[in-house]
Amino acid sequence: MARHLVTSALPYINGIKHLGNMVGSMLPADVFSRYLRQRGHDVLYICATDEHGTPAELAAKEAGLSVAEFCAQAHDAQKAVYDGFELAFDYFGRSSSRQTREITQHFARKLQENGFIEERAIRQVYSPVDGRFLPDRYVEGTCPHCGYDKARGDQCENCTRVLDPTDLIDPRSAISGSTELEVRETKHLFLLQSKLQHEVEAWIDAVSEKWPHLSSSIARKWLTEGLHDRAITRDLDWGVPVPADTWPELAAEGKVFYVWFDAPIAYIGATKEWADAAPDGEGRDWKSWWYEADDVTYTEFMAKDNVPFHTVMFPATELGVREPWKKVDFVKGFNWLTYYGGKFSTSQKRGVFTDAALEILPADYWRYFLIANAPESDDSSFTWEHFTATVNKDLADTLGNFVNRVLSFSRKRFGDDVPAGRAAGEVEAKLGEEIARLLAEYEEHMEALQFRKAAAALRALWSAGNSYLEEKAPWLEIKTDPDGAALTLRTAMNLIHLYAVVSEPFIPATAAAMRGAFALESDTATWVTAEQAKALDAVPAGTAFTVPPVLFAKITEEDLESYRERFGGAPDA
Ligand code: B3M
Ligand code: ZN
Repeated sequence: MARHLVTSALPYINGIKHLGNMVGSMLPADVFSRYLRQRGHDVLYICATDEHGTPAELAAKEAGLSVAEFCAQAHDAQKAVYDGFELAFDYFGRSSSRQTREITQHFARKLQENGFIEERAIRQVYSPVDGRFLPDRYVEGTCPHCGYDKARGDQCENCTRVLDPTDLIDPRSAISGSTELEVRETKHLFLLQSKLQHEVEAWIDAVSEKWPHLSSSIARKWLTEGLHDRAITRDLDWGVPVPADTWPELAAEGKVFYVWFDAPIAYIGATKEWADAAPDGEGRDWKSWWYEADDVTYTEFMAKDNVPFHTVMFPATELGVREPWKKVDFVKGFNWLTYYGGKFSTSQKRGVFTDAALEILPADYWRYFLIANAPESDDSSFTWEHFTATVNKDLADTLGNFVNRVLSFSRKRFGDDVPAGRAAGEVEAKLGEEIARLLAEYEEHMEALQFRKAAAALRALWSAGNSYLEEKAPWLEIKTDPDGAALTLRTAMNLIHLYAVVSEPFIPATAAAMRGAFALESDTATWVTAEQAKALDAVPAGTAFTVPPVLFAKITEEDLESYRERFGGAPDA
């Protein structure tokens, strides 16, 4: 039994995420974890809210709450949505936890001991009106590159260039709006990444061969540009404090670590939260997953803008600590999901947010659509038209209708138990071969982290059942050959059971409903072997069954219209 550690990029605390965030991190990580668990692996899927940094402070201010209170509420709100999406985290923690704080401080002390941290005096924007330094997003102004007048101190949203607050033209405080800003000197800790460049390069050479192309190409690009020393502290109230035992002066000034320094460490911290939250008697060993964990395979999921931090900067930190912390084995990066080709935008209320998505349809509709259209090799576009067509064709017709048709027809003709009929013949043997082949394809794509292809193989499995049913046409067979019709229906019911097992990573609720249709004695199968796929006899004749309610309702023209109305459709031409 192999051990698999899975993490998805930590959703930032400042608001409910949209579908693009979901498909680029948590959802594929959940599908993958579920798949691995079903295959019998020991899996630990860890995620958390990313709670530090200026956006959290600004969002709290806007909500009129203390940052701590804001984060506590926002964490629970996000967690509720993820429960709704049936994300089966082993633990969903918080980067503001004591555990993350302790490990972050430990990492920093070690980096200092090993000569990878240096104190430097730098010039920072200071606001006398606000009585404080204004790091990152606390300063707004005009982008020196593109002239956008609402550029933030850390990055220009318009041209995406990374900025320093002192770069901005006509800077103003994001807190008070004050333009009487000064530049003052202050001390900060710098991580000497330039000293780690060669080690990071060697590490990437060794591990990235098997990474999906998107991740390795981004990592290479960053390495080519060179690793620069970076300030890893900020003048903020909210964050992991610089430890006083090592840096008394900076600690006294109230410096905290920069959010991107502690955020990846929160993967480890949240694992410790998981262990600390264990029920009595259930010992959980967090450290064996992270420390000297050579038997663990670690896979990370994230959108492409997060790839540099995970492939270059966090590994540099881990290497500099000079302790055997687990480093990532596979990095699965995603491109953007767009909304009609444009950006999902919180401020302009364009696009679909995860809480609103669940208000209109159950999670399985979204889970399947998003993974089947995951932005893997390129950006992909969400449109209501495409969503409707996919739901109606794949979920309602190909899967849902198959299940309902088979079970209702059998009940009508043969009663409440799976009929026996004749022994399987040539058509069934051919079908079994086809199913085993498609299942192998599905497994191969899943293991290669190719989610669209895995979804296509799953869809092909569903289609194979439809083709079989069309070929055998039990509604005609019944007239001349009832034994043949019974065989067809029994075989089709076995397909339904197989679909229940193998569709679970994508559509867990529907899978449970399909499985629950059969009153099998001990239905403990977590996966289907090639032999079982060929035999299609897991559900024997005589098994009682029920007909579940319609699995997927079709989306009507009126529904479609109301979604466009509510969420905005194609941008005005
Ligand atoms: N919170 C993602 C973002 O907000 C960021 C990920 C951290 S993963 C350690 O863009
Ligand atoms: Zn710009």
